[in-house]
Amino acid sequence: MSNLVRISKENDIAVITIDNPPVNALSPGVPEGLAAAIDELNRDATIKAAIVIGAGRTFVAGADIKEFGKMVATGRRGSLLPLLRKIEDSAKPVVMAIHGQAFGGGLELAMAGHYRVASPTAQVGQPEVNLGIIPGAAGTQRLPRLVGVAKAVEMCTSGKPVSAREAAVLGLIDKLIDGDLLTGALSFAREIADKPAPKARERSQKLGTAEESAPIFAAARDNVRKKQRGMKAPLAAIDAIEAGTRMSFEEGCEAEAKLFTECLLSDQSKALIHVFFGEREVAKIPDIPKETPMLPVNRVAVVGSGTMGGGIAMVFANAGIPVLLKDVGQAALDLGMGKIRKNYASSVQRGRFTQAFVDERLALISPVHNYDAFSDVDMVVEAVFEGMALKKTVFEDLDRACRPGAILASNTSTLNIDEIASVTSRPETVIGTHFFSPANVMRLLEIVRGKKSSREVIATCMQLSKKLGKIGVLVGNCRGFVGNRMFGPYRREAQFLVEEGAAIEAVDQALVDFGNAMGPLATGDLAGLDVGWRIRKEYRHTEKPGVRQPFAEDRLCEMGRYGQKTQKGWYLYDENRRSSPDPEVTALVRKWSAEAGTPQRQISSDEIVERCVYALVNEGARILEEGYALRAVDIDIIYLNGYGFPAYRGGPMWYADTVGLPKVYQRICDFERQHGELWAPAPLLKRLAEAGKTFADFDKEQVAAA
Ligand code: T1G
Repeated sequence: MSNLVRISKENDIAVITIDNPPVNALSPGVPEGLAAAIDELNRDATIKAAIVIGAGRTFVAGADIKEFGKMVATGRRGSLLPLLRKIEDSAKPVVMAIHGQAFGGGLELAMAGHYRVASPTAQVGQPEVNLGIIPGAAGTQRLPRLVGVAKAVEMCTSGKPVSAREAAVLGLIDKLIDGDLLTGALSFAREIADKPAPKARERSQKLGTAEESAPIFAAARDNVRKKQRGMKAPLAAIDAIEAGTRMSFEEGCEAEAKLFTECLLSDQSKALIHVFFGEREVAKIPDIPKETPMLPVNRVAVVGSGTMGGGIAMVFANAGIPVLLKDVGQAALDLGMGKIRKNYASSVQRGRFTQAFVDERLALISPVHNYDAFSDVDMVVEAVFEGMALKKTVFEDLDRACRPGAILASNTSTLNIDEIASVTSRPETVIGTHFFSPANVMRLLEIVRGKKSSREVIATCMQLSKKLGKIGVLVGNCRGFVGNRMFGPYRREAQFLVEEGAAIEAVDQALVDFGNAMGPLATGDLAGLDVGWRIRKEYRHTEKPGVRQPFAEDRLCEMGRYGQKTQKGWYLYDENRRSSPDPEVTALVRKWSAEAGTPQRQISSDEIVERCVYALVNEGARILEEGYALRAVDIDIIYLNGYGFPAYRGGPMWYADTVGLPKVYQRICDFERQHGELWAPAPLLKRLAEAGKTFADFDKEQVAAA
């Protein structure tokens, strides 16, 4: 018996425990241990039934994702099917006892059992599409037999888990166990020990007919094409389930296996597995050990009740943390609280929150217009207007009002954290916490490390980000930090392309077809073109004479065209913020380009994508070699969660690796020849390309050097 699976006896019931921390993944040794345990179950005449249960915090989180690389490299794909068949064909009933998560191969294992019991807090699901694959152990065949075709399609295409309670209603879970799971499972096993052992694979009533399920598949394909645009795995999952409704169980499993292997070998899957581990890797800071003491964050304050301040207050309230929301006067506070209430109301309308939940959260937000109560808070997030002078005034006030050791954070998106910290007597407690708009929706939190930010403050903010439902990524204190610093060249190229003759819609469409949620010009209109304009004006003095700068957006702003907020920007917007092309802008840009002597030409969508995405990559490489980002994967996670970069491309740095750095470097050298020094290749990129290495290699070297 492998040491990852053990078998014990509770009188006439065998208890088979999977013990492979941290999440009981089906790593090598686990399936073998389970198979041996089932053999022993059927050999031992004193045993009437068995329970399979997970040790630690969960049942089984699925196949071992770390093994996929080896599968791809060797082409050898071990199959769980024989084990699942052995369990299902066991002469003695097998009860699966689920707590925590039964995900992917974990749910497939559970469905091979004859009965499933669960703690009410458990979750079950087929999240494989989030890894660019589909269930590969008969999940697309057994699940529709247990929950029906429509629900199986929904679970396998969305990848979202369902609660044990819902699974019980669906018939996927036979009994919910309140109290101790093993105790409840043992009495359940005794109840069913002499009953027939139902096999999921033989239950075909819920499959319905091909005519009945055809509209389900058609609607699901439409839905995937709309909501998971560009992703291949969800469509493959539908194909596998559909195959299962038209073939025998065994043939359905073969169809599934073929589709699974195609997905596993795809670039999308490699990219999404990179993202899976990347989202966990970003939490690891080489010079901040796991045991770094955490500071308490039980009560917070937010300064500024504008769009960002209000959203940030909601984030803390949603996590159950009481928050003071400060603004200068009652009118501003009423406006801010009004927006918050409106936001929550639309979340209730959309069924995201219950009214009770919202009432509780609103009660946690206390509007104030002075610093009187700030001496009791553990952390403050400043979210006032983006001006250095004002921020310094606020931090001087906070330095006076807050207790020693309270964390003083700024939500600045571009300004120098060290300069802000310099006006306080406690720079070690000052840090950047850059939320993304809308703060209560966007998952990304850029945590900006100042020269003097203490390890405790950094570690506390990194951990807090998880509690707030965010992905915290630690970045250095350079202008625009990581995300916005890279976004500058990306949007610069988009403007240049329009000035050189590309149509505004064509530039945006090329990046949308590439997989971005929105094009660079439309994104500018959404964020407000004046935001960048104000920053460019503030930094005009740093621009190198003779170096080409985009002019179109500055000219639009001089005309008061700030985007959605003025219903005019690159596009026109109606009262519902729906956009339409504006021929006046196209004519204006042509006129300005003629005046500037910018040659006009036809530009392909391939070039549009290369210019914009490689501008991201080149600046990303600079950021890495300057040490403002710890790893290339950190940059990828920032772009996926803050800038709508398509997850199935893995992020800009991973995408560059997929294209091949020698090719990316070559194209950037072409652009440098054509467009000048703004395209000077980053030395790191040159070095890696010439060495035949990747950004992933760079990350490995970083980890090894740490
Ligand atoms: N394989 C390998 N490692 C895993 C893993 C897995 N399935 N799941 C988690 N880990 C590692 C993770 O990298 C981290 O490591 C540690 O465990 C804790 O995870 C045949 C083919 C279960 C909800 O997609 O969603 O089955 O960083 O930080 O926040 O059809 O982990 O500490 O070194 O995420 O409490 C399908 C993936 C696989 C589920 C727990 N299963 N996991 O979240 O902890 S494909 C999944 C999760 C499959 C079959 C197919 C979450 C979790 P480290 P964590 P958490």
